[in-house]
This record gives sequence, structure tokens and C-alpha cells, in this order.
Amino acid sequence: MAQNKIAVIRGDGIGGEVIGQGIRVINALEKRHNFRLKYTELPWGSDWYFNTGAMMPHDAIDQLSNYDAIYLGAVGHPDLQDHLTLNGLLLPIRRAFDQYVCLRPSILYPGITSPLNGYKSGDIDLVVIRENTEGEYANAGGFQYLDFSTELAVQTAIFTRHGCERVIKYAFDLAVSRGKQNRVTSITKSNAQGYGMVVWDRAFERIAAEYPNIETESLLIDAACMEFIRSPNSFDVVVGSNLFGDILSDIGGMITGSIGLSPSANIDPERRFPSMFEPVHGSAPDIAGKGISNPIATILSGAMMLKHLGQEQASNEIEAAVLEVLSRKTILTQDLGGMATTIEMGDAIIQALN
Ligand code: GGG
Repeated sequence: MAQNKIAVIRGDGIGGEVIGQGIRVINALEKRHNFRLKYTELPWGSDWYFNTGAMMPHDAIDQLSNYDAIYLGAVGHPDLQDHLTLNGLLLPIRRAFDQYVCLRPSILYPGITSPLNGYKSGDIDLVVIRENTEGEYANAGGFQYLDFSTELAVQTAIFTRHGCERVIKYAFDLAVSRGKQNRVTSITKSNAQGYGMVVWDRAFERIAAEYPNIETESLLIDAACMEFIRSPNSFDVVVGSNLFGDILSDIGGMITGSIGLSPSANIDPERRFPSMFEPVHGSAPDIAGKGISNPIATILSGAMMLKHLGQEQASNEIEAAVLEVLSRKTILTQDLGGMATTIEMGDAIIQALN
């Protein structure tokens, strides 16, 4: 029997309840597919911060390196500035484990109505690949004269040839393996960001030359935001920097019905370190504790984790069960226009698996 060790960080807000449903769904498949995931709960996040002054312990990365994967809910608390929660937990993990690919698919599922007119199930099927370790999230910079009227900050984005090329190459390989529109769109802003984004563009041109059968396109981030609304069906694989990938994947979630349906995988493609699987959405403090959050993004992130761990069949069955529940339109959470609770959605998906 295949066994894997999973570090579970439920984190803040709705993180705990959505991870709970993700684990239930995976548990329902273990016997059938003869695998076992052994979970260790790591109670890190904002409550840990209130007790210790840090989002996770000083040896957190050492601890996490003993696991095959990390399953994460959400981070963010209304009483803590978001830069503390992100820079204290999520971003150091992505960097320490060189999870340089953040894979964020957006698919218009059966039963889901896009807020955009004229799109039916399957018409939108794109994946945003977000560079995940450098760019605008490099955490390089500093303050001067903090708390004085002359307060200033310098924030440096870092674009390395190596960092750009490897994630862009991943995007091209994905376009080939998807076999859909055979198109890769690069997101840039090199008209205004005349250094870092130029390194990005040059990397894109070099890698594109290695894939003559893949159509390419380079869009400014502002134009890409418009095109995601105007003609989302024209996108296949989209590759962008850390910030641009984050923005576009949120748009991708909304045009396919709800960010509550958007999973993500932070991957070290070379498998030197654990990869991390989390919903795109955050901790949603406005609905935390009410039991009404949509667990599907987390359940689909669990499916991505199973695929990464070699359980492709189980992963496919989760996706199929989600599609079946959505297409029936009877059990829907509030973000999708229904009244179902988080647990009722989990129950429905487990029933569909059976
Ligand atoms: N489930 C992921 C989560 O909690 N994300 C919070 C967030 O603000 N993430 C920002 C980012 O990924 O850039």
C-alpha cells in the first residue's frame, strides 16, 4: 500500500472547515485505491501568532521538509496586517521549498453560470501559471524614516533569467501535455517596467523558440485583464509573474462562477521538496465559523495533491464527483446561489464518489 505523510496547516478563518471536507473526501477513496495519507496537524497561523509573535515556529521549514506534501487552508486575520500573515507563513514556505510553479486552473463547470454572457460549460478552460518564488513577491526592500512625515519604502522586484526561464518552460510543457489550444500567453508590463519585465520577455522569446508548434502571444497585464473578460475562451496556458499571476487567477475564478471553485498547487517540479496544495481563496473572515463556505476549491486542491503523489485515478474520481454534484444543481453553497452548508457539500461529493 502506498503511504504518504501530509502536513496539514488549516490556518485561519474558513481554512479549518474547508480542509476538513478535503480530508474527508480523500479518506473516502483510500481503501478503493489502496493508498494511505497520514496527516499531521500543524496549528500554525494567526492564533499561533497571537500566542508566540510568529505565524509558525522558527524550525517550521525543517519540520515541513519531513513530509511528502503540505495541505493548506488559508491565512489572514482581520486583526493582523496581511503582510505579516503572508510573509510569516505562506511566502517563506513557497520560497524555501522552491515551489516555483503555482498552477491555478479555471474551468467553467457544468451547472455553473458564468457572470459573462454566452459561455456554457467547458467554454472556459484555462490555466494560469504564476511564478511563485521571485518577481514582485521577492520581499526585498526596506523602510526609512518610518513613523516620520518623511516615511519612505523601497520595494524591489527580482527577475532572474533562470527563474523566468524555468517557469515559462513549465508553461510550454503544460500546453503540449494538455493538447488543447496549444497556446501560451505571456503576461508582461515591459513598456513601463523596463528592466525586470524585459528579462521576463527575453526569457519568453528564448523558450518559445524551442516550441515551434505552440502558438504564442504576449499581453500587457492591463490588456490581459480586459481579455479575460472579453474573450476568456481564447486562453489556454497563461504564464505570468508572481503578482500578475495572482491577479489573473482571481479573475479566472470569478468568470468561472466563484473563487470558491478555484484550486491551486504550489509545485517544486523537480520534487526535491514537498509541494503545497491550497485553495486560491483566502480566510474569508466575514463567513468564518458559519459553516457556509464552499469547500470545492480545497477538495479540488486535494485532487491535485493526489495526482502529484501518483494517485491519478483517485484524483480523477474526485474531479468527476465534483462535476456530477455541480451539474445536478441541487446542492450548492451560497457563493453559487444555493443554501447548502460546507458539510452538506462535502457529503454530496462523497456520495457521488460512491
Ligand atoms: N488559501 C490561500 C490563502 O490563504 N491565501 C491568502 C492570500 O492572501 N494569498 C496571497 C497570495 O497567494 O499571493
